[in-house]
Amino acid sequence: MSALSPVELIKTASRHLRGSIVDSLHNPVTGALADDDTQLIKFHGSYQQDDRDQREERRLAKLEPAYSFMIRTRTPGGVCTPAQWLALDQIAQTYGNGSLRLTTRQAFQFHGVIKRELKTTIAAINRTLMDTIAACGDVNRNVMASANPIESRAHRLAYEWAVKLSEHLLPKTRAYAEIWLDGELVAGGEEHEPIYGATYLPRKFKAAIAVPPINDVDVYAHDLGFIALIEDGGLVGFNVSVGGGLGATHGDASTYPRRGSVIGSIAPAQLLQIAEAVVTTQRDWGNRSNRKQSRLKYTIDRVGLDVFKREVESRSGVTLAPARAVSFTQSGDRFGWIVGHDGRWHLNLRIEAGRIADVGEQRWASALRAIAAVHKGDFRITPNQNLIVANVAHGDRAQIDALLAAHGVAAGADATPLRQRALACVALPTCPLAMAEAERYLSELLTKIEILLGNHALSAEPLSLRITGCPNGCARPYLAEIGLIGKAPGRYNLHLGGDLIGERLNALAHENIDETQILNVLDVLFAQFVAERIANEPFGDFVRRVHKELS
Ligand code: SRM
Ligand code: SF4
Repeated sequence: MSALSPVELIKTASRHLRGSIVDSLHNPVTGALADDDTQLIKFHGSYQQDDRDQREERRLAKLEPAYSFMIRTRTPGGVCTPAQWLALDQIAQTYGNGSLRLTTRQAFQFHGVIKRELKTTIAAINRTLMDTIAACGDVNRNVMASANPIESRAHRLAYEWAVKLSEHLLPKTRAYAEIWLDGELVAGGEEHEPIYGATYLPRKFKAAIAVPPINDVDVYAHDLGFIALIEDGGLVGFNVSVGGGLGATHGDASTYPRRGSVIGSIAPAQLLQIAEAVVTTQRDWGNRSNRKQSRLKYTIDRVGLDVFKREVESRSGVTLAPARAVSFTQSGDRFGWIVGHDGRWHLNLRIEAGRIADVGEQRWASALRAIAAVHKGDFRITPNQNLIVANVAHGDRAQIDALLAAHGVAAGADATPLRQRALACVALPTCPLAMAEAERYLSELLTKIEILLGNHALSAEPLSLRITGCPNGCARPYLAEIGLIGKAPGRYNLHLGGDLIGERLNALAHENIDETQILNVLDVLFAQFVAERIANEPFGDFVRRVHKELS
């Protein structure tokens, strides 16, 4: 047997995720944690980072990096109340860099919290009745659920299951309460983790619940995906997908994005049993030596899907029924006001790259603060980094519209379809793994591509573009029609041929190219698309048909 990876040794010695985090927090000499604690803090919902824009200057000045912490919430289905919004906004102003970041997994992120204020900040988040436990780390992460407001009955059910699943798979350690909330100390830190055991999972684990026909959660990108089976508006079961995952490493063919495999269907009441069996099988069978091979997708490809399925059936005591036919029609959000089955209204707002901040005339942070102060429904973060002001009475709509206009922002229904669907990961300056810009470059890049589209009379064409600063895939670029994956400053791998419904992975078309080359490639393809497309063929399908090498 190969030796355990260093992270496994840290988990083993951590006494259920305690490590020496408390000592690290009290060490006044540095803004960083002890090395081992930087791994453990992830399970508590935080990452140690440093400002990469300042890195070189500080190195030359012989200063330690400008350390700070990113904190991520656990918000199943992305739902929060106006009171929570106001409190989180206040926390971002007081302890973070002033902005809130909506993530591709329906969570909030705070950036720029210094070590001295980490405990106060996490405690303040908990006072809003939200927490950060298991938002990161080798455990089940924030559970996603379709945010589609049209199917509001089905959304409600998906959301309720997301909450139950999130709670069921939550670590039971008291370390979180002890460290951040002054909870009672557990003698020796010895506790029972019935699902995870003392060393938790071999790697991160992600789950989502989709409600057809909208695949907004990109259900096949998850280790575990549940696809709701709806009949006459009621939930009759779920198709189960396993082994999705997108992360890869440049130049390492043993790592790859993988689309989830559907292994059958279950009744609603069997969801937790199946989820627990998938998690414990991965716990026991996952690779704990090489973290590049430890996600569930590699476990499944190593043992075979049938063997994996049989093990899940045996552990859960559930025999999976054959998968049912489901059909997805879109993966993005619809912007503007939409009415639900119960006559309540939902306003889907496009938030570019999920960043809630006041920038020049566009004052999103102030607009949403003002809306939260009067809103009587709830907010929902969508899986596409956007926000829904949900459950609004017909008569309250005008006030919300007026508040948006007063702060120089709009729902985004008028933006080009390209811009409406575009996603970018955080990347620089906070992400330590970024090789190129993503969030900070998105708007400029879209403007240039919009000019090209205009030249080819394609401005109204629904197109999906997703950009990340590295191949880890945080904005799920491998599922886009146009995926840009950072390789080096200003240079990207261009992937083409995904679809608009999150069912097909794209393929590498051009490696390590700069902006001029990217625009040239797209310009040629757009011209060819106009000349050769069949009927209403989507761009990704066209590229795939004409460029067989991408199939
Ligand atoms: Fe991610 C690591 C940001 C969704 C795959 N991701 C990171 C870190 C924490 C960098 C690090 O390890 O130090 C990034 C923090 C940047 C920052 O400064 O905030 C980061 N990931 C994000 C977010 C914020 C992107 C965004 O712009 O919204 C998303 C937070 C989601 C959340 O709320 O939990 C985010 N990350 C994803 C997704 C998409 C998804 O889950 O739907 C993926 C691809 C799906 C998957 O997991 O396969 C993803 N992130 C990764 C990976 C590659 C994992 C792998 O299997 O190889 C890493 C690196 C790692 O784990 O080693 C990573
Ligand atoms: Fe960082 Fe890479 Fe994820 Fe972007 S894709 S946030 S650069 S880890």
